[in-house]
Amino acid sequence: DFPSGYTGYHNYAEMKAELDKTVTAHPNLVRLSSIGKSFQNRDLWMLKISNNPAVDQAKPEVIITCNQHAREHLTVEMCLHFIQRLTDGYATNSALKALVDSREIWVVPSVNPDGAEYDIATGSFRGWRKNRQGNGTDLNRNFGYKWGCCGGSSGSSTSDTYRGTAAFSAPETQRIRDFVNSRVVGGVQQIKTNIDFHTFSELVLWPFGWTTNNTAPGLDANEERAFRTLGQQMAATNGYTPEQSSDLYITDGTIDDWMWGQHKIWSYTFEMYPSSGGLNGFYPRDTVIAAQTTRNDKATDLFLQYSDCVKRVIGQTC
Ligand code: 0X9
Ligand code: ZN
Repeated sequence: DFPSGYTGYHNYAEMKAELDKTVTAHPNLVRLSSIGKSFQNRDLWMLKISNNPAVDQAKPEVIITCNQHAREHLTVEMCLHFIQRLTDGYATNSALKALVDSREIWVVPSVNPDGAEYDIATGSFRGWRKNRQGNGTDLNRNFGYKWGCCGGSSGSSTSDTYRGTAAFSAPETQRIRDFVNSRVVGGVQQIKTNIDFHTFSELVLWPFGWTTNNTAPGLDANEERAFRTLGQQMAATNGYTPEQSSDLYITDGTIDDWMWGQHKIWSYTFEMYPSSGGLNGFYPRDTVIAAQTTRNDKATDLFLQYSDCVKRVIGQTC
C-alpha cells in the first residue's frame, strides 16, 4: 500500500469506494460503469456525470482520463477531486450546475490500475510507469494514430516508453478506444474534448506530439490556433506552461494524438505538480493533494465551458 506520508492517496480499492460513495450521495447525477478489464482483470471504472445520467442525451460529451502512467498517483486524486467538486457543488453552485446540466462528462480515474497497484505493492514506491503485460507497455505509446511512426517510443520491451507489439496491444488502451469509438452515434462523435492528466512538470500540452510542426495533415492553422488559445487561457489560470506537446519531446502513439487525429476530439495533456524534479517528482506528499488538485478548478471549468465548441475561443463557429 501507500507508505506513510502518502496515505491520503487512494489505492485502487479506496478509489472504488470513493466512486461508490459518490453514487450513493448523488444517484441522480452520476452513473458508475466499467469499460472493461485491465490486463490483470481489474475493472476500468468510469463515472458519468450529468443530470439524468441514465439517459443518453444530445449534449456535448467530455472525457477525462487519469493515471495512464502507474506512478502518477496525483492524477487519480485529480480525477476524484474533479468528480467531487462537480457533484458536491451542483446543488449550491449555479455555474457548476449549468456545466453539469449542459454536458455529459465521462471520468476514468485510473486507466492503469495494475501498474498503480504494482507501484505501491511492497510499501515503497517502485517508480513504475507502464502496465503489467509482460515487461510492461507504455499505454501512452500504444494508441493507434501514427503508432511507432517517428522515434517517439521504443520497440524494446524493457524500455519505459515501450510501444507494445502492435497498436492497441494493451487491453487498457483497447478499452479506451472501444469506449470512445462507441460514442460515434449516427456518424457523429459525441465526445468533443478530453483532458488526459499526468505528472509532472506543470504543463498544458496539445497535439501533435509526433511532429514538431505546428500544423500537419488533420490539424490546420485555425485548429492549431484554437488549441493554443484555449491551452494558453487554461494555463493562465493554473500557472502551468502552455506548449505544443512535441515542444517537450517527440512522442508517437499517445492518447492525445489519437483522440485528435482519429476523432477530432480536442485533447489536452496536463502535466501536474511539481514543476521539476527527478524520480521523486512523481511522489509528492499527500499534504499537497488538496492544493494541487484545486489548482485546476478554473482550468477545468474553462475547458468544460468551451467543450460545446472549442473554436468559439477564437471567435469561430462549429
Ligand atoms: O511522455 C508522456 O507520455 C507524457 N509525459 S510523462 O512524463 N507524464 O510521461 C507526455 C505526453 C504528452 N503528449 C504528447 N507528447 N503527445
Ligand atoms: Zn505520464
